[in-house]
Amino acid sequence: MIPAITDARKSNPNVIKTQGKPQRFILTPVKEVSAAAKIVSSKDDDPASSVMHDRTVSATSDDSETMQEELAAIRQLVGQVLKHQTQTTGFPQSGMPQILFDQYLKLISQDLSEELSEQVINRVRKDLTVPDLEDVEKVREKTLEYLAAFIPTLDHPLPEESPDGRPLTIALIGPTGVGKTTTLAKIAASCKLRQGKSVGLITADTYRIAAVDQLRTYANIIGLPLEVALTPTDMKQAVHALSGCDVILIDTAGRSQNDGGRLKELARFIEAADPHEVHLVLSSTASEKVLLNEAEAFSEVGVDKLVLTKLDEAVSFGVLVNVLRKVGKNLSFITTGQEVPDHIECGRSTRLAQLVMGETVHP
Ligand SMILES: Nc1nc2c(ncn2[C@@H]2O[C@H](COP(=O)(O)OP(=O)(O)OP(=O)(O)O)[C@@H](O)[C@H]2O)c(=O)[nH]1
Ligand SMILES: [Mg+2]
Repeated sequence: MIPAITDARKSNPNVIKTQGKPQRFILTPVKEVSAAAKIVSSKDDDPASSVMHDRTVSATSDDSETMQEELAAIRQLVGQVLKHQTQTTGFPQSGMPQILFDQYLKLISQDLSEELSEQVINRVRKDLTVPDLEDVEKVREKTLEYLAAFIPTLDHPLPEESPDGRPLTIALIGPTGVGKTTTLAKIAASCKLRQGKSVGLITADTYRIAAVDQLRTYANIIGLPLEVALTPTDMKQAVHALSGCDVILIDTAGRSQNDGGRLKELARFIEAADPHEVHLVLSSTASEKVLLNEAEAFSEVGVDKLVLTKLDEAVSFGVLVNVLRKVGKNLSFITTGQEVPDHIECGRSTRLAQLVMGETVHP
């Protein structure tokens, strides 16, 4: 069965054009459309459905004909899309098993790049035997496995110990409002409450009214010392003041990726703190173009790992895989909601692959 696809070809230059405009399309499983047609006609004489379904109640043979016509148009459009794609990209090759092709459509519908989708599917096709390619579960499992292999992650999001005797020092940087402070509080709570480490916090965000209070509130609840750094010199002193901690977590002010001056200033704070790692925090709600733009701008400051926030609000997960691949940094954490400390997870490749393949963030 062909899964529903909504606007799957957003970024595809091969998208079919109608009167000069890209054609949006929705595929609906043929069986479901036929079933829907049956339900529509059976509701004709059901008054209870009239409140909610006035369009269905008035279903006549005219409506049924219209539906048939629409269905035929959809079929034709799907055929055209697939034919066009095969001609231009050579994918899918002839004789591709339907189950495998369904998986390909699933990846594409999540905005995973065509290049990556094809690589994953080609590997699955090469590695499975012909009978296995007819087994939905086996094809799904292999697709998941190969997709996960393309996602750069680590066994541990943070080093288990400081490499040089100083407190393990981690700084979070990123655009405004992506969830840096909330994520910092989640990591701090996890280090202290789950791993029993002593944690100190520093904030360099003295620009936004109440930014210090926001972190101070978390520091008080979790029971952590907090230092405020107004200048890079303050930052050095703050790091020194917390030198007895196992871990130091540094929050920074959100910066626009278009504001080169502020990014340079941020770089001076980071330089003064000399952290072991800088994690760039990006929001899953942004488009691929914006995410890549942000990653490029913040790379000036120096980035070691990526944190992806707000997966609970993400529109498509394939974009996140594309970005991780293009940026080439490991994913350290993902966050899945506003609750501190619960809505944070280690960035695992399998988890992200499962999300691309249709699993939900909060099952
Ligand atoms: N849905 C959702 N909301 C989140 C998540 N993480 C953070 N938020 C919300 O995003 C908003 C901004 O979070 P902050 O932590 O203040 O973001 P920030 O990056 O520190 O913002 P600035 O310091 O202003 O740049 C808040 O309303 C958070 O509750 C998440 O994983 N999911
Ligand atoms: Mg903040």
